[in-house]
Amino acid sequence: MSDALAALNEKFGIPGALRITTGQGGLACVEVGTEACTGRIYFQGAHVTHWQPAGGRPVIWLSRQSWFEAGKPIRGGVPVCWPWFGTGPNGDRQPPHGFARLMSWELEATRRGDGGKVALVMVLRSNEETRRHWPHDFELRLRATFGRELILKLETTNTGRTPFTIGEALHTYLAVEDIERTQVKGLEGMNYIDRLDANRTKRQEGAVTFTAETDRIYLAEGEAQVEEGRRKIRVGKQGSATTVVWNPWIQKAKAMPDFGDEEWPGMVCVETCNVPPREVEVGPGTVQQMRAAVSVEERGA
Ligand code: TA6
Repeated sequence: MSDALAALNEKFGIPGALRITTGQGGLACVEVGTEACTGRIYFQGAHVTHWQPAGGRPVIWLSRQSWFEAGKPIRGGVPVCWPWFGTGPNGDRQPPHGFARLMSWELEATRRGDGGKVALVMVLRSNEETRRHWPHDFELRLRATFGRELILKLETTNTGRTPFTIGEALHTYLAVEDIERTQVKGLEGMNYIDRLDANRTKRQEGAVTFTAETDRIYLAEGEAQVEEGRRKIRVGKQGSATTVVWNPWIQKAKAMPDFGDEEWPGMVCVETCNVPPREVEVGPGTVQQMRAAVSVEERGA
């Protein structure tokens, strides 16, 4: 183990629950393993790539073809999209989904909770590199709690003297057996922007089902549920005014080099976010928080 990893484990390691190690591609990550769950989060992008409650199946999906290279986005897990979503409200922002997921964050704190919970905080502070992308001073924290639930809080602090506006997403990739047998509930009656139909606004009739590429921004503030067979994955949220639902389907999956051609049936994104038209203004010296809570029920278990 390198001296740097040894020092991080000395400071933040929790014997029998949390260790800092090197993961895929040699990238540094934090591994969690307790009686409640296993989990993994990379320093790059504070990117959760794994969460599996004890006795259950993995809940977070990760592409077998994902890149694990510094500065390249990991495909799957929970990308932190910040300080813009996609290419921004005017389609002119690069890199797509912002720079936070491409940068190396710092581990700030770790703590063992009750019932096998482990909490940790990663932070990204504005610096010369971030200012080349975006001329504002900030601290961005991801507060993650791994347990029988996965709780992620994305916390933006404006440390500058002027307000700024952010688009943000916990772009959660969830594992399913077969997208064609999967429904997303909780969005019935909500208006959504269909990103595949000239951004027309439509109304959701009944549960969301999948028969083709699906890429929708729901103007929704409540919980969504992913139901397939006996399993129900709840994605609860606070401080989020939009929910994105996405599956790339066949052609888009083939077009992505970091996404296996045959992987599209096995995932669905249900993203906890504040994206256009509901970006968020953060005043100087203030904190804005968005929270996602992922939990699983196996009916008849
Ligand atoms: O959240 C859905 C989406 O915006 C899709 O349009 C697709 O671009 C997806 O995100 C993946 O984006 P990425 O930059 O990670 O390839």
